[in-house]
Amino acid sequence: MTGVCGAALSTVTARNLARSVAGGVAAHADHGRAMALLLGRAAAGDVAGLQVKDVAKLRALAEELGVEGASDDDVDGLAGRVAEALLGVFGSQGGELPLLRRAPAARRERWRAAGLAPRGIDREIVEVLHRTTMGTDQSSASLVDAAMRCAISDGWGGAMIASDVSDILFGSPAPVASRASLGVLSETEVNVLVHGHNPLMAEMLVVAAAEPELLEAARAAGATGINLAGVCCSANEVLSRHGVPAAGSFLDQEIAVATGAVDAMVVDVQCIMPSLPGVAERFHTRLLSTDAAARIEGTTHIDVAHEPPLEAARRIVSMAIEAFGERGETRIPQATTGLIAGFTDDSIARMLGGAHLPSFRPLNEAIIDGRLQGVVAIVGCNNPRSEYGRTCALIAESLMRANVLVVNTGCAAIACGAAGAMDPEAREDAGPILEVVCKSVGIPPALHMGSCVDNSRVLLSLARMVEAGGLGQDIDELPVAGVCPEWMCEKALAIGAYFAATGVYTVFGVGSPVAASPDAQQLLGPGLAQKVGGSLIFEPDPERTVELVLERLRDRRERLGLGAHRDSEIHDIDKRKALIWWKNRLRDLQLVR
Ligand code: MSK
Repeated sequence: MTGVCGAALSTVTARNLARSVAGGVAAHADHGRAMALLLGRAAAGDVAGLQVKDVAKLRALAEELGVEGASDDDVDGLAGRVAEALLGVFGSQGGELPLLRRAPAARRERWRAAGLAPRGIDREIVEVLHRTTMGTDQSSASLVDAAMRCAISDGWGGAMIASDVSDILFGSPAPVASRASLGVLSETEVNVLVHGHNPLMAEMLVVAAAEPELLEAARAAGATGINLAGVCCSANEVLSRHGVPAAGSFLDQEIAVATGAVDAMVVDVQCIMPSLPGVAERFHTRLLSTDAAARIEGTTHIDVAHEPPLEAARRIVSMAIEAFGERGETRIPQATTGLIAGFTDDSIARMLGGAHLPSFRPLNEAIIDGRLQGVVAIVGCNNPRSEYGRTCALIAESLMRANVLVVNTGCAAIACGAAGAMDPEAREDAGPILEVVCKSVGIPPALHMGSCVDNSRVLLSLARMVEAGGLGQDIDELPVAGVCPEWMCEKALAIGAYFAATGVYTVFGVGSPVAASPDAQQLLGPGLAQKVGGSLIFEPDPERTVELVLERLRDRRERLGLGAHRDSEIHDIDKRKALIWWKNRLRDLQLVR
C-alpha cells in the first residue's frame, strides 16, 4: 500500500513517529532552555529572590563543560558562564553533546558506530522536521535513526539540562516524606494548586505561601492557613524538593477543581487540559497562566518573564485568599497515602554507599546474588483510555512481588504513590526478598525519581550501575527495563525512544503509533535491539507487559551468568568483571550466545 505520493506505509508510519518524537524532544528542550536562560538571569541579578542553591553541583557542571573558573568565589559569575555554555549545547552544529560523556564508554562507541550521537539539540529537532516533510527522507530505517538521534539529544541533553539547572537553582532533591491523592486538599486552608512542568512558579509559591504577611491575610479571611499542593510534573518538582503533597496526576486536574476546594490553580507549560477554564468557571477557582509559551483563553495571565516571579507568586496567593471567601460546597475525598519522594542518582548512591563513599555497588550486589531480579522504570502519563491510573500501579505491584525494584517518574510516579507503592509502611506489597532489601536500606519498594525531565536521573542511575561493576560494560547488559503503560503524549514517546536508544528494553501500553506497519515495528523492536541493544515495543495488555519485562530480566541475568537467589556463579564484583570480560570476548568471537 502506498500514499498518493508513492510513500510506503512504513515510510509514513516512521515519519509520523519521528515527528511525534521530535515534538516531545522540543517540549523538554524548551523547558531545559528556559532553565538555562533563568540561570543566566538569576546570575545577572535580574530575578529577585532567586540565586544558586547547589553551588557544588554548579561547580561540577562547570568542570564537566570545560567552563573556566569552576572553583572561583564569584558564584554568580560562574553561573552566568555555565548558562552560556548550556545555551551553546542547544545551538551546537557539530561534534557531540557534552553530556553524552556521562554515558558508559561502550554506549558512546555504539552510538558513534550507529551514527546516533547527537550534534546539537536544536539541530536534531529541526533535522527531523525537515526529513519528515513531504518528499524528503523516504527510508523508514533512516527516519527511525533520525528519531533516535533526536531522542538521545533529549535524555542526554535537553531533559538532563532541565534537571541539572533546576537542582542548581532550587536545590538537589533528597528523600522526603509527603502525601498523595486528592485528600491532600484542605477544607479549612486556602488551597493553591500548581500544574505544569517548569518549576519556577511552583518554587516561588513555596516561598510566598510561607510568608507571615500572607498567612496573616489568610487567617483574616477565615482560613486556618495556606495549603500548597500540585498535579502533574510541577507537583513532582516541589514534592521532590520540599515534600509539597501531590493532589494527583494528569487525569486529576479537572477533578481537583471539581472538588470546589481549589482557590487558585497556577499553570505553566505542558499537559494543561484545554477543558480547565470551562471547569474552573463553574467554581470560584482562579485559573492563572504564567508562561508566554502557553496562553490559554479563559485564564488570567501573569507573565513571569516580565514580572519578578516572587512578586507574581505573592499576587497569586493574595488572589487565592480572596477566592477562599467565595468558596461554595466542597467535596474532598478523604483518603491520602504516605510516600517518600526525592530519589536521584546521587541520593540513591548516598543511601546505598554512605555520604563518604556513595556507590551503586550494594544495588549491583543485590542483583548479582539474586535478592533483586533487576530494576524497572515505570514512567509517563495517565490515560483516560486506561483504568484511571491503575495500570501503572498494577504493573508496579506485579513487579515488586517478583522482587524487582521499581523506580517511577512523571504521572506514573503520582499514580504509584497514591496506590501506596512508595509508602515505607506498605512493604508487604513487595516480594519477600525485596521487602528485606528495602528494610535493610530504608527505602520503599518503588522509588519516586521526579518529573518527566528527571528521566535523565534514571539514565544516570543506569550509567552508575554499569560503573559500579559486575553487571556488564554497557547499559543494554543490565537486567533492567522501562515501561510506559498509559502514555498519551509525544513527550512520553520521546522518553521511550531515548530509553530504547540507550539500550533499555522499553514497553509501551495503550496503543501503538506504528500498528499499521510491520516494517516499522520490526525497526523499533529487533532492528533497534541489534543496533543499540534496547527496543521499543507496544503491548496493550498489562499482564503480558509484566511477562515481557520479566522475560527480559531473566534473559539478561542468564547472559551475565546470574542464577536464582544466592545461586550465581561468582558474587565478588571484581572477579565478576574479569568473568564478564571473558564472556563478552567469547561472544565477540561467536563462541557463545
Ligand atoms: S506530566 S507528559 S501527563 S507524565 Fe510530565 Fe504526566 Fe505525561 Fe504530562
